[in-house]
Amino acid sequence: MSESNNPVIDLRSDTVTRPTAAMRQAMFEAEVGDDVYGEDPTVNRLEAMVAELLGKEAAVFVSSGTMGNLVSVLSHCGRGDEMILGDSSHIFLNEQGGAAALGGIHPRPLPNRPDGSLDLEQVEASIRADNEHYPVSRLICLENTHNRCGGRVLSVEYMDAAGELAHRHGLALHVDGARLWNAAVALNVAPARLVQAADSVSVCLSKGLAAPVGSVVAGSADFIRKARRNRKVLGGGLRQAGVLAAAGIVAITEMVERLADDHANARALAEGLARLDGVAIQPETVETNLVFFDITHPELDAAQVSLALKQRHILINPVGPRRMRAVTNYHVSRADIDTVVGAFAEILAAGAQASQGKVYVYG
Ligand code: TLP
Repeated sequence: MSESNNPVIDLRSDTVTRPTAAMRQAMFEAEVGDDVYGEDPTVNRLEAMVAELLGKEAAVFVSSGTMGNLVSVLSHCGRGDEMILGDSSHIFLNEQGGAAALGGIHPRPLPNRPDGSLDLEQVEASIRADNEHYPVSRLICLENTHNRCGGRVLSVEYMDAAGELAHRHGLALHVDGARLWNAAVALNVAPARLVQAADSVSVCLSKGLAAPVGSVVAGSADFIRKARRNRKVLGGGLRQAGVLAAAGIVAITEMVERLADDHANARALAEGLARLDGVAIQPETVETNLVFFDITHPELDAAQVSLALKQRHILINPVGPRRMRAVTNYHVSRADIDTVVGAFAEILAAGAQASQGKVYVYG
C-alpha cells in the first residue's frame, strides 16, 4: 500500500521517498558500533544480506549511488585506464566526471540504444589493442534499470552476454544498479541471477525502497577490500552507521516487492498521458517506475507545464526544453495518478485556449 496523505504529489524522483514507520523504529532500536573498525553489527548485517541477495562474496555500505559507482570504478581501474560506458549513463552524465577528476579514469562513451543497452559488437570493437598509444581497457559499465533511457530493463541474457564479453577480453563488468530492484521485479527474476555475470554492483536503498540514506556495493571479497579503502579516502568511512543500515535492512526486506505497484502506476500514468493531445509518449516502453514524455503542445514547453503543475501541488521536473520525467514512488497512489492526468488535461486545454486569446497565467 502506498502512503499518500501528503497534499503534494511529488513525482520528481524516487529519491524523494521518506523512511517508513518501520524504518524509523528500526533506526531507533539499531545496535551500533564503529564501522571503520568493522564493529557495527547492523552495518555488517546489511552488507551480508545484500551480498547474499546479489550472489556476491562481500559488500560494503556507502553513502550514495554516486559514491557506490565511484568507489567501484576506482577499485577496478588505475589512472589512465579506460572504462567503456553508455553516453546516457548516470556515471557519464550525472556524476561530475568523478572517475576522471578523482581517479584519472578515461571514459569511452558509446551510444546507448533506446532500450538502455550498448551494442555489444560495438563494445567489443572498442576494446583497445595492446599498443603503447592507447589507454588500457579495463572496465565495462552497464546501468539497469537505465535512468535516461526511461527506466528500461536489461534482460538476464543481455547481462550474461556483456559479462561473457568483458571476461573474454580480461575486462571487468560493473553494474550501476541504483534501480536494480525495479529491474528484478519487472523481470520477476532474483537480483542475484540478473547480476550473476557482473564483477561489481552498486544498489541504492534510498530510491524506490524509501530508506533515507545509502547504497551498497557488492563483489568478490578481494574487490570489496579495495572498495573499503577507496570509500575511506573519499571520506565515506562512517562510524555508527547502523542507524542508517537499520533502515536499509527494512528497505531490502519489506520494500522490494511493492515496487510492482510503482510500475503499474507508471504504466497507468503513461497510458493516461498518451490519451491527451499535446503529449507524446509510448506507454509500452514504460517498464518500471520512470515515465519520460515530450510536450508537443504548440504554446507550452516543459518548463511552463512544470510550473502550472506546481501551482496544482504536483511536482514533475522538466529534463529538456520539451521533455519531462515523472517517477512513481511509495508516496504516490493510483488515485494520485488520476489527479495528475486530470491536471495535465486541464493545463493543456487551457494552453490551447490561451492561444485563442484567452488569458492563462503560468507564473
Ligand atoms: N539519480 C537521480 C539524479 O541524479 C538524476 C534521480 O533522480 O534519478 N545511478 C543512477 C542510475 C541514478 O539514477 C542515480 C540518481 C545515481 C546513480 C546516483 O545516486 P545518488 O543520488 O544516491 O548519488
